[in-house]
Amino acid sequence: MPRLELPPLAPADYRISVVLPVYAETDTVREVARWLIERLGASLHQIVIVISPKSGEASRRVCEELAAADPRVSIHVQQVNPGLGNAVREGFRHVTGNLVLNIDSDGEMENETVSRMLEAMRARGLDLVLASRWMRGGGFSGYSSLKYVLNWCFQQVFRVLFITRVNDLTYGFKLMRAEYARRIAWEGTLHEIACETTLKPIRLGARAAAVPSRWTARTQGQSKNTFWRTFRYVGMALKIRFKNVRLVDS
Ligand SMILES: Nc1nc2c(ncn2[C@@H]2O[C@H](COP(=O)(O)OP(=O)(O)OP(=O)(O)O)[C@@H](O)[C@H]2O)c(=O)[nH]1
Ligand SMILES: [Mg+2]
Repeated sequence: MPRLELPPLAPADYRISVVLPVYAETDTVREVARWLIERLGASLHQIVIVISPKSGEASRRVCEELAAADPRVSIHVQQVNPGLGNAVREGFRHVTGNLVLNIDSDGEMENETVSRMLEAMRARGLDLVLASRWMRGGGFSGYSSLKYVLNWCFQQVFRVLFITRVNDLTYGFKLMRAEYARRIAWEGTLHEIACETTLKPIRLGARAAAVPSRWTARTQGQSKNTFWRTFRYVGMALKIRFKNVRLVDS
């Protein structure tokens, strides 16, 4: 298995590229983007909004307002549809910073976690910081009980298979060195990209840690992550564990 060795990155040099997929959200896109702009300050390098061509007028308008108000915000209209995986991969191709933040635009991810991720990265020189709903201080509000149990089982099995202590391997909320986004040959087209972006860097030797985070069910729009998609996570994780992770030239 190849390892991806990364040169050290000094906190003063952090340039954060945010990949923000949007499907049918409006107010929550604005809230997430505003929080990032205000709180990341000069370390915010860019926000790449990847909007689905199926998004409605209201979502598009919010994104356009955000892009007009800050030159660091750009809009990319998703080319390969549908799918969160395709959206994230297209977003990665626009990344020009040295850190990538994956965050959803539906308001389910706790913004404050980003500050904890940065603190952990600064203090420990990590390659990947994951948000964890399974740590003390994190949790789920309004999650389906069936998904909760399946998610717990997934964590138990795959933590052993990947020999890792981090305990939320399926969550799409994370901060990683940009080299991973650019150099890994990504394969997920739908929601399984969420575990792929964690498990592939881990297989490549990423120094990973997690910080607690609370997930709160959205109040607007609809999840596209159906119950059946859960099984795509298992397929993806097994493939990553038992096959070599392919790298591409950046
Ligand atoms: N551009 C784009 N964005 C998408 C697509 N599917 C989902 N998204 C966005 O990706 C984020 C996560 O999607 P959800 O369907 O809520 O998935 P999830 O949060 O993993 O699933 P739940 O845990 O059930 O909420 C949201 O901000 C959506 O707007 C897509 O096909 N294209
Ligand atoms: Mg969601």
